[in-house]
Amino acid sequence: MVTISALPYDYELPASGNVALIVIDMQRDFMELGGFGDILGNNVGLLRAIVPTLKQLIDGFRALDLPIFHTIECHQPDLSDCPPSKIKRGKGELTIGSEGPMGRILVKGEPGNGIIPELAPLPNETVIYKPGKGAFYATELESMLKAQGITHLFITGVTTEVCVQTTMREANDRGYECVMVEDCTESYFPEFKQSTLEMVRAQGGIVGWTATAAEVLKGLEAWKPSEALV
Ligand code: TIU
Repeated sequence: MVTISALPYDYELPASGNVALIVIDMQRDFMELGGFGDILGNNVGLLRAIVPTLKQLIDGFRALDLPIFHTIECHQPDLSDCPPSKIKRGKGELTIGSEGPMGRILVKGEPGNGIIPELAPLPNETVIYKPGKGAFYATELESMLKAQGITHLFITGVTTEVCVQTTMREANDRGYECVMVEDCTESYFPEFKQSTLEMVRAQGGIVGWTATAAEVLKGLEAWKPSEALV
């Protein structure tokens, strides 16, 4: 059995089943000035810190030929998939669908909706377009994971306490064994990131585990050749 050094205790890689990397919403809307994160009043520069480590983790999954799912939070141009409550929230001058410097805010296909170039998905990787904070709500993610026999998830991206945590909770309720990768997730609020990491692994791992990217890669490199399904 191969384990990953994690909190609150070692995480066991599956003897049968498969793993996937989930990269949540590494899109310009949250990372750059003029996007959704910025119009909500956040310091978007804070999120850049994880980009090099997340790139290493993505490259590690690619080298091991393991599946990667990228998500993008977005809405259809007519906003038919966006609840009025979400449009109203924030009370700012600009909102979802408004014209910003990177195109219409949080609208599918606009320049600001693209994943940052450093982490751009490869053609063989899946992109999930999601209207909610969680990646399972109103998407094909669960059926895709089931089709590939995926049981264990490594969850990364932004922001920790919003879309990353929501996705991990959704996944946990569906029976997935989840690790939040500590140095591959970031928040506009450092204290919220810390609290989120603590709350998911409290109570014996009530929502799952946390581990660093280096520990995840070390475990996966030992696991893949000997135990993974092909
Ligand atoms: N505002 C904020 O922190 N996050 C979001 O609105 N979406 C995601 O976390 N992706």
